[in-house]
Amino acid sequence: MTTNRRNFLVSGAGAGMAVAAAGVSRVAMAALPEPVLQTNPATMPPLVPSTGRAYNPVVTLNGWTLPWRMHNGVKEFHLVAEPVVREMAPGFKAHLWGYNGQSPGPTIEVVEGDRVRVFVTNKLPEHTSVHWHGQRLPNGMDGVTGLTQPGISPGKTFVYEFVARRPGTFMYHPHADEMVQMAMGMMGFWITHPKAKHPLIDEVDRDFVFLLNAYDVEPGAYTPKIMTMLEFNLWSWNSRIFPGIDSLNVRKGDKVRIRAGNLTMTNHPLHLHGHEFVVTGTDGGPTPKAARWPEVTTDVAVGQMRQFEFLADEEGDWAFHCHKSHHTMNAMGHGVPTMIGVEHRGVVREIAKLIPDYMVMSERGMADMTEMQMPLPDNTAAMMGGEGPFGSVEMGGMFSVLKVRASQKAGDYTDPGWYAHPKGSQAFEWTGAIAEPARFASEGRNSMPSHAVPGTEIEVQVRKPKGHAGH
Ligand SMILES: [Cu+2]
Repeated sequence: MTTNRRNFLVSGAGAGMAVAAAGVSRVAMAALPEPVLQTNPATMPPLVPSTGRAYNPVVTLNGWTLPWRMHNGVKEFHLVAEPVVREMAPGFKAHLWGYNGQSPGPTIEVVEGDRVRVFVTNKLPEHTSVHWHGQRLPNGMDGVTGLTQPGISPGKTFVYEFVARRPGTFMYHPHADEMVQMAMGMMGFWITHPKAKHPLIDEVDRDFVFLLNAYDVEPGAYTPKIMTMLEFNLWSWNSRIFPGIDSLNVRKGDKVRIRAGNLTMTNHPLHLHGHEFVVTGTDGGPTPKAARWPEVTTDVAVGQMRQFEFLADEEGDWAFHCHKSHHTMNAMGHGVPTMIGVEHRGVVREIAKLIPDYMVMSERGMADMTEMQMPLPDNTAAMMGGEGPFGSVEMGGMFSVLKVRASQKAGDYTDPGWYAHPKGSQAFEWTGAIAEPARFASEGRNSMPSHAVPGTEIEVQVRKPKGHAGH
């Protein structure tokens, strides 16, 4: 863990904190907690609470949980809104805005009934605020600039304080110049664990969280275009794109919870292979048991959180992705014409004499995109790729892999590598004789006229609707 603990007082490490506290003056302890920064974009291990009530902590995909300090019975956190450099995938960095060194900001974890104080320091060039999406709180703590508070000017620090009244999954984001600040990556997750056994909140072995976000960064550029409303070219989970998104590594037989919040401008149907899950909660709270049904895809609409659970009882490397196929792609213009079926290899050879880098894409579909030696600008990610054990996975964007292994240890989140399929359990190439397909005698009559067979032409009578001038 490479959390940069500039002051270990804030780490909440029980014994260390007590020793340090003895030698620190009352004035120093009354000061606001030193901010903790994160420099590593990898998935950090869960932060097991060392003070306050115990709970089973979450794991933030390609993210981390913010340490706190206990101060007179109050859980104190320090968020710093600031420009950050986020590695969105290996070889591709974006200049975003975020919190404490990363975009999204760190996950905040508390327990139902906790009194929470969050210091927010603004190091952005313009004012900001923090809205605590979904929380029950005093109106003046809701963080809406102009409505419930003045904006936090650059260089200033504001204090938010409220009791985490209901357990659940929440988000935080600015409510100030919102379009710009969210397009730049300012957002984070907030988990309030139940204080006791809750009839609608089950204990789980693994609890993953991530935010759905989207950016528009031109290939070779570093800063998102903030005016984009629909045509984003980077569809990310926690500001990471496949193959930069870590896999979700679990043990066979684990009960797994995934919580995903959507702060993009469109919906994302999240689809899991090989298992069925139930949606157990939304930002509004736990779902009544009678309102749960099995799914393999759940749509997460704009501004929503969906929390779903399943038993990971099938070993393997299971794809887990947004089912909008354009959202499992990385940066590339959408102005690429469909070339399937167009034979132009000869033409390319001629043009290549004049323009050496010239290439025509996708005359046999687009799978060959992953093999092409297309020169990419310095700072971007391939449109689709990600090496699997059998070649390119041909994916990008909102895609990851659920890795279920009997050999994974409890609480171990390390990547077990690729799945070794048991003999006889994998699709394989047929090398025997292939018989002509049997056809129905009536085939082709209604849909595809078969000109290959003489005497089978069909007469079609078209009856035009009365008064309709067209066809
Ligand atoms: Cu999507």
